[in-house]
Amino acid sequence: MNKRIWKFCLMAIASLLLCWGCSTNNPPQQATTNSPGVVAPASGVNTVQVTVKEMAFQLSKSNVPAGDVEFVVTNEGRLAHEMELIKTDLPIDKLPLTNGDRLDIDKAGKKIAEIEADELKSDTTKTLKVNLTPGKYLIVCNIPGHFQAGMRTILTVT
Ligand SMILES: [Cu+2]
Repeated sequence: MNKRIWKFCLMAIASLLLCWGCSTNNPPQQATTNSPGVVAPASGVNTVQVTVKEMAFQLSKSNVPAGDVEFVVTNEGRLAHEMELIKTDLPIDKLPLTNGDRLDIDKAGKKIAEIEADELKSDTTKTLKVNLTPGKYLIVCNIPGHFQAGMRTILTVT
């Protein structure tokens, strides 16, 4: 009987310790993801963290106010990728393609800036600063096939 109670107590203590482990581990991670957003307004520049993977772009935010925007672009993929920034009025599923398996940038809208693939190899971070007016901006990788594979997203500037 005593042994059973001991076992129960030990298990209860163990699960309590596990819970404490969870709750003490989580807050620092949230703090690091929040900190760029906290720092940005003071300097007047809005920072958008862009994570590049096979085959996607992940933005830390999908809306920014007009003005100076700083893209901090990290390629977490294994391949080199590029990032084209294009102002467009077209919906993402109506974008024109070329015969060469790429987005037809000239027909899609107006190219604003780019980071080329040789500057954005695997495990590289590159910063791009631009001044953006209100509108819809397409972020794509235009290496043949990558746009169709999912490397496209929209940033809205208001
Ligand atoms: Cu790519």
